[in-house]
Amino acid sequence: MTDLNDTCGVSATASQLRCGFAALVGRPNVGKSTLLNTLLGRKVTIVSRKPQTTRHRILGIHTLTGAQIVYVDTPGLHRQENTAMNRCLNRTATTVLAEADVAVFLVDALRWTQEDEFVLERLTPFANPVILALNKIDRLRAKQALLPLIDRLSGRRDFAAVVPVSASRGINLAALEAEIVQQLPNSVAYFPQEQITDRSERFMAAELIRERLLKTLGQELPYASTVAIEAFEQEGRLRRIAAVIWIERRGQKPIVIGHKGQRLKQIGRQAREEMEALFGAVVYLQLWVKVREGWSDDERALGLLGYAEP
Ligand SMILES: Nc1nc2c(ncn2[C@@H]2O[C@H](COP(=O)(O)OP(=O)(O)OP(=O)(O)O)[C@@H](O)[C@H]2O)c(=O)[nH]1
Ligand SMILES: [Mg+2]
Repeated sequence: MTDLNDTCGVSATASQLRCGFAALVGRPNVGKSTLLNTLLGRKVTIVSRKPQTTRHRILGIHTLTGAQIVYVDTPGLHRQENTAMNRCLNRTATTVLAEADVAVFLVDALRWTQEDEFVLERLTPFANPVILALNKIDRLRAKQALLPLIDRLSGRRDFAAVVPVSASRGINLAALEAEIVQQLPNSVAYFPQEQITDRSERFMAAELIRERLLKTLGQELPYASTVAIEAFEQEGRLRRIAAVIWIERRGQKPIVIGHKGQRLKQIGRQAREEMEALFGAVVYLQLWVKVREGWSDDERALGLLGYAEP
């Protein structure tokens, strides 16, 4: 029996500890990333009202007494696969299942769609337990309103548990975690106790800019836009960051830049403030907008722009 105090700071022995990967899966916009941030009490993944906000596999590590849950946030599974990026997002989400000990299938308690059907089908070959989490119950008038959906879905798969939650309000999340822990194998901890995510500040810097773009431009934001970090220098509490917002058409530039550059300035300022709060650092951020035609349907360009998944 190994004492984990030596390596990970988790005070339990291997035989007592439950540890494993919990994949958060569901269609876009059901609240997977919101759930992860609330569970961890820290922002490790970006959130927005627009579908397909998450584009990468992001780990969020929650070390509890006697357990370590390694959550995996995934891009929302969607039926439309018309560009290389769409296919890449679905592939990323599906690949995560291959290494998951348990899947949390997140749905919007108020809205079951064809895309949820699609996710349920994708879960068919997944042999490990699936927990059904009905999210956004804060918007329900009465709890009984959940019963028809629970009834219908219970007939579709033998879920290990069905847990109504509100990710944004933090309702019933302890119950959800207790169900997840029950499904994890006995194992030594995979990560040191203090580690919260596998993603670097550099990655988060790009994501925070993308989140600002989503929030500032809303429906106006070209779907095929992304952010790449060109330079990331760290000197003590100082970060010098240079980033490029990539879009696909010259005509989209004015949307992002705005009148006399005001929009881009606002996006840069707000993203910088968020980085400073998250990194506990002083940040100098330089931001450009560049055009690369057809990047979202070009496998090679996707790789260069950070979409080559592990
Ligand atoms: N009312 C309510 N809104 C929620 C809840 N959880 C998430 N939301 C909102 O739902 C929207 C989508 O949340 P995300 O966490 O980005 O959803 P996602 O499933 O990660 O979406 P993708 O990354 O696009 O797959 C945001 O506007 C959230 O604020 C909840 O419990 N209640
Ligand atoms: Mg997300």
